Amino acid sequence: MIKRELIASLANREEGPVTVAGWVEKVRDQRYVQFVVLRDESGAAVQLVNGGVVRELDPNSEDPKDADRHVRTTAISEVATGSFVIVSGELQKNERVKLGGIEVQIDKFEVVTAADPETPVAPDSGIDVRLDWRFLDLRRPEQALIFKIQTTFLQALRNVWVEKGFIEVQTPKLMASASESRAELFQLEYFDTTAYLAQSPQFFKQMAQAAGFGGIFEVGPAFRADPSFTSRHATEFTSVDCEFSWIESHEDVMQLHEELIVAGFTAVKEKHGAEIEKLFGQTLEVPTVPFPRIPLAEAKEIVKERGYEVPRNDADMDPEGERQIHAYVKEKYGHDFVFLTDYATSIRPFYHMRHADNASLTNSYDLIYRGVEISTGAQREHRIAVLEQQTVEKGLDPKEMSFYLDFFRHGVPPHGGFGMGLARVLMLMLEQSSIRETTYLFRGPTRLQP
Ligand code: AMO
Repeated sequence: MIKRELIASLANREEGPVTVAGWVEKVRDQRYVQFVVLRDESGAAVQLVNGGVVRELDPNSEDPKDADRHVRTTAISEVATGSFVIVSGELQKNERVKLGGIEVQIDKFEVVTAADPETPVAPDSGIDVRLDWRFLDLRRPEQALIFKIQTTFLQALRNVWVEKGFIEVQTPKLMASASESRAELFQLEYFDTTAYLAQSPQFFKQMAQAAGFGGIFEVGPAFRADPSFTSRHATEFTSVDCEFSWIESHEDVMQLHEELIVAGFTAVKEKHGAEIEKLFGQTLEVPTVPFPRIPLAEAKEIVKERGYEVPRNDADMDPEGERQIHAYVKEKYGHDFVFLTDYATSIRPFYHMRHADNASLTNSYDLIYRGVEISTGAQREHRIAVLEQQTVEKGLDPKEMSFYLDFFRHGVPPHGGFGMGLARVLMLMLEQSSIRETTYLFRGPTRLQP
């Protein structure tokens, strides 16, 4: 590895020789002195100073330092913003320097790779230009912070799962049939047949229950041929999934779900709380448990009393309904999360278990965070006769589903789980306007590059 120090670590360091490396953010080239702002992946920036600038080398100068200074001065004069450089020099404290009260007096300035003089994107460019130049957009510290937060969040979830003995799986994304419904299904040529891209790991995470794994989790891609351009839909997104056995109802799934959310938020607050405050101007709150739970039918009534009627009676909450129920929960419980429970059978997939005493309702929930759905979870139907019946009722062909139905013919424990959209969680946590900001490389109906 090239020996250098991370810029964020310089604040706590003594004065003395130092080597730093990163990209040039700004150059101020004055007559007798040059200033460079250098930033690296630690997110911090430092001011570099080249004093005693020699613009033209005096051919009679006998001081070898003059030649060095001339080379340095020329390199700095010519360096374009965005170039990656390695710089050695003396770290000095200087209270007048706004950038952390330190600066580096440059001895050696080496341009490793020069950037083009024109930068095609600025922080205030529109989202599409920023996505076209995503690698440059991601150099902004707040953009990189999003993915540091994502790493911490997922690590915390993983710790909870691993602690509980859950197994991590990677389910295939190439499928012979639809994995949710035939809606929003990507189809592709697969040698002499047709394959479909997995809309979720649903069937294969349930398979792990029949395999006797107990509990599993997966963080992986899911694909939906959704032609919409909303702030919360992508055609490819990262789905955080888990599934586990021996549950009594969807209540057990909700309990694990809220435990995971709390662990994730706690870890993010501990590690990044100060940076979130600085770069996003907000204080991250770790939610309290239990999260409020409201049956969907009741939630619709509450929303109606607030003056908004969710369009159709048998329908899911619409986005405005979700915003309204969040406003209610925030006012009443001071909470940003709410589980809407017991969705109607008519709007839930065939694999959801129905209430023992009311077949028109399912043992299911959606988790709403700040007025947006981030997850769906449920207890699954594990009794083959009932499952077959529900398959037919929903208009599916049991023959096409036979690989899945077979999981339930050889013994399977009661089980349930959830799927959660990772970019949605981050969007809402950091109050971003769209999942385009919180997805590393967004995929939508008109975006396949970069
Ligand atoms: P569902 O279809 O509700 O449930 O998806 C689960 C979660 O995935 C996210 N999501 C999306 N994110 C971005 N773009 C999309 N087009 C998109 N579609 C869904 C949402 C959503 O809440 N198998 C079930 C889950 C389960 O029961 O375990 C499922 O896929 O955050």
